[in-house]
Amino acid sequence: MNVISILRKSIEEDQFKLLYQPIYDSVSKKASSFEALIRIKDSSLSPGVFIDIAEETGLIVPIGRWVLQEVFKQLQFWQDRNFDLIPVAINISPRQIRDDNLFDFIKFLLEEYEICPSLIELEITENMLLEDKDDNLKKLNKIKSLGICISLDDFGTGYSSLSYLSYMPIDKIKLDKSIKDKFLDRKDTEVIKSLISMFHGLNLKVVAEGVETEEEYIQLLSHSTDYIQGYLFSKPLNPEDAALILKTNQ
Ligand code: G
Ligand code: G
Ligand code: MN
Ligand code: NA
Repeated sequence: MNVISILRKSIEEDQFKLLYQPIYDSVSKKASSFEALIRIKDSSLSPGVFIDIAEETGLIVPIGRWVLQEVFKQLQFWQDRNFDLIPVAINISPRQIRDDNLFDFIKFLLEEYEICPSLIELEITENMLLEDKDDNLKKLNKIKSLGICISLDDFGTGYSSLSYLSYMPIDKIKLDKSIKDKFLDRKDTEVIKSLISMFHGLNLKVVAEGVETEEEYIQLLSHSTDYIQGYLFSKPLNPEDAALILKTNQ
């Protein structure tokens, strides 16, 4: 079967699931949020492959709606059991932002599942500026006005100028792991250090992604990185293991 057929089948037969990777406060080392990451049940087909195809074919719209609803269901499940909740970040692709119904759907989910907007974060990429920029920014601002935080994902992989940093309604920057791999060796740490200090000057929190070693963590901490995500602290977890993080997080 080709990827498109697998995606169609997975939508029809409800074969997606979400993993939750904790993102840690770099100083207290407490989990401060999760990132929801999609998988296909019993399949090795990775989102790195199928998300792009879903985006190209428009299948990302129904898949993205499933992801959003699943996160709200999960938060409600934990909320009903009185767990100490932390926000869940959801990846949103440009095609989903262009979808006219996204705002209404998120508003509906907030009310239906009785979830506080501060428990939802959206991760977007600068690719959303490539087409319909002004319209997309309007839609993003409207969603943000609900009280939802926005992170800019994959920083360092794109090509645009940095001018967007002054007008995009973002609260957080996620440094792609390629940035860390390029600059976090002995001589070149000045680049990361200056980047982080620039982001702080713009009132943005900084997350370092793909942190795999203690040395990387120590350097990122010394450059005042606010949050750490990566295999060093935790891989993406199934909901039951994510719940254990909530229980031991106090
Ligand atoms: O989950 P990794 O675990 O393999 O994710 C690979 C890529 O797929 C990343 O770029 C990630 O942002 C993207 N991705 C993972 N889950 C989702 C999702 O639910 N929606 C969208 N749009 N992208 C996702
Ligand atoms: O594009 P985005 O930043 O949303 O994708 C996050 C991706 O990074 C997911 O595929 C996730 O599984 C992966 N990931 C999370 N932690 C690590 C890590 O420490 N090392 C590597 N190589 N990948 C990671
Ligand atoms: Mn992401
Ligand atoms: Na990223």
